[in-house]
Amino acid sequence: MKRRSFVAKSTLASLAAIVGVDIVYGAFIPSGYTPIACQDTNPFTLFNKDEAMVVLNDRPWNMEAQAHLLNDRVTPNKFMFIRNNGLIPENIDERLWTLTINGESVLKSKTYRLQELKDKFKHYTYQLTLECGGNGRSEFNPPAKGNQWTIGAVSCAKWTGVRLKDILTDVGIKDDAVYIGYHAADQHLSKNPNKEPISRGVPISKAMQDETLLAFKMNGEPIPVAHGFPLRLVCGGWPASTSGKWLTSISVRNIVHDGEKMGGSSYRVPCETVAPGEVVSDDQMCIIESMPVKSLITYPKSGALIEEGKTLKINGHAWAGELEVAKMEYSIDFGRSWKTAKINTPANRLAWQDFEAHVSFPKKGYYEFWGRATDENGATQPMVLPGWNPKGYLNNACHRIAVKVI
Ligand SMILES: Nc1nc2c(c(=O)[nH]1)N[C@H]1C(S)=C(S)[C@@H](COP(=O)(O)O)O[C@H]1N2
Ligand SMILES: [Mo]
Repeated sequence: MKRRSFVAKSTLASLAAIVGVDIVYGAFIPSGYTPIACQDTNPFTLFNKDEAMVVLNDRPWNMEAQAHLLNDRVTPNKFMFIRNNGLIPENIDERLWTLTINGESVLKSKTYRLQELKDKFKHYTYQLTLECGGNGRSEFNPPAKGNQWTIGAVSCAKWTGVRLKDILTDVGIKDDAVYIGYHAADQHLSKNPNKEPISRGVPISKAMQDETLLAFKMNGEPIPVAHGFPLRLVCGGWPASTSGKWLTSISVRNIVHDGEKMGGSSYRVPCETVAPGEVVSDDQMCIIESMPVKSLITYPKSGALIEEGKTLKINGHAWAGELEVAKMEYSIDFGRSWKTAKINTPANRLAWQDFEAHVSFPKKGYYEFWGRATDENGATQPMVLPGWNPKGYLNNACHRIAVKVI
């Protein structure tokens, strides 16, 4: 007689994690059977997201915040956007997780167990701004294909992990190293095991920065599955596509990494400005590196009502890729005149900066509050859509909210 097969212990642990309590008779769950509580397809409960988050796609899962949801200094998971290119890995067993460092430019490839990474190297925590290169895409005309992000594909959580540079130093890299590329455990939408959904990276100089982490915690907890549990590369200030989730290996390359979504028009923009709709050949496209200066008004929500004579306190964040934001200004007269808002220093390099303004309005009526940040090099957010590009990246136009004084 054939023995009936039951779910493996590791699977049981991950099922219990989803349900949130112990599955008392879990040992008797037939293999292949998914308990009802785990058949959840509601993305809000599935990913612990706030109901006000906006789902842009369910295969793969893509979800964005709204401006007023991003008011916290440190973004909690419930308001953090999700950008997936493929299928989230299932049945992750943290105890079996390994990271391999290989590629042309390592002296000898090396594999670490996750626990070994945690034990052997010093831990660091940084608050890091992650913005999808396509944030703001929905405004481009002619329209660009892809997720129609409005303004909510940005977050600034606290990440804890080990420094990539410490691991690369431990492995030993050759002088000809120019780039690193990540490989991960998510599946291509076609489920073809030979295809990767995405495999991007950064120049070696960015890889060696203090803040470039191999993270295993987000906001002090294990990273939520949708955001890369149990190990994630985090490269703050650069397009978030460089921050590989579910990290399994890093290749140290002697060429610019040529992984999936490094070429063509993926995460690349015309090296020189082009007219909207113009066809641009691949060799005229350049890889996006540091993200441009940008800001977001997170309080109040657009459409706010305020009583005549009262002062309105406005809050938001500003960030500028690798740079610091030097100045935050606002206008309530459609850009005719600008006043300076108070802007705080970042919690650390590559974290967004909080700003506030106390605004009084001359009389009853409709107003708009426009925010405009300037980086330390003097680059300022454009009032309207910046340079058109085929995939609709890098829209850093001023954010605006409507305010009615009653
Ligand atoms: N393995 C893997 N890493 C990934 C992706 C992915 O699809 N697979 N998406 C990238 C993109 S395009 C973005 S914008 C960020 C999104 O990170 P988040 O979902 O944690 O907000 O993850 C990046 N890292
Ligand atoms: Mo992205």
